[in-house]
Amino acid sequence: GHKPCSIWLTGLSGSGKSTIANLVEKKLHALGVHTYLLDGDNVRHGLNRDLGFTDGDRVENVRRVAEMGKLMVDAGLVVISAFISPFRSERSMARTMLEEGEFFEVHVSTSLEVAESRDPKGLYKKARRGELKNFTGIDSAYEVPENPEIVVDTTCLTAEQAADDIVRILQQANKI
Ligand code: GGZ
Repeated sequence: GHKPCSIWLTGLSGSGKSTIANLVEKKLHALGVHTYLLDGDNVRHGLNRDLGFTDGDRVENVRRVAEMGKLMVDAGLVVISAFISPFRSERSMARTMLEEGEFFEVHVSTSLEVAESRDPKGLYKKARRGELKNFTGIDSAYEVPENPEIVVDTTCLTAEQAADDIVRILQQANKI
């Protein structure tokens, strides 16, 4: 069996959050764990389609996602959330919604230079040209986590290794 909890991935665009989140989900499924993955793809096109990327909209995006995650943890799931979630205050709010030991903040860490060099969707290039406003790391803030449960540095780990690290820490915490 497993214990419901929240695995919260935070990091820059291009840090690898979505790739790692999908691999963690795959590995947990292989262990028979019932999960749900929340990320921009399934949330910003649906529930949060009214929100953009101003600071205020990001705060509201993360607040709604945290509330939804809490409901899913209440329902017994292992919830994996992958959002830039740039502000400490909202990440901290997501944490305090849950019981002690239920929240695993994962800093998907990479330098801006490395994230920008990956630029899979060309968004950094657009932001540099001024065609995309409020882009995280360029003209919008990212507050680095101060006390995350897990740091995975994707400048030196593959996504597979990062996902294995996360699963190992959940096992050590007796969640799975
Ligand atoms: C940051 C943006 C922006 C701006 C569009 N700033 O790398 P991606 O493309 O696939 O993932 C990013 C995603 C970020 O959405 P989140 O819901 O995770 O953000 S937050 O937690 O801050 O609310 C990026 C794309 O949306 N994107 N415009 N201006 N990322």
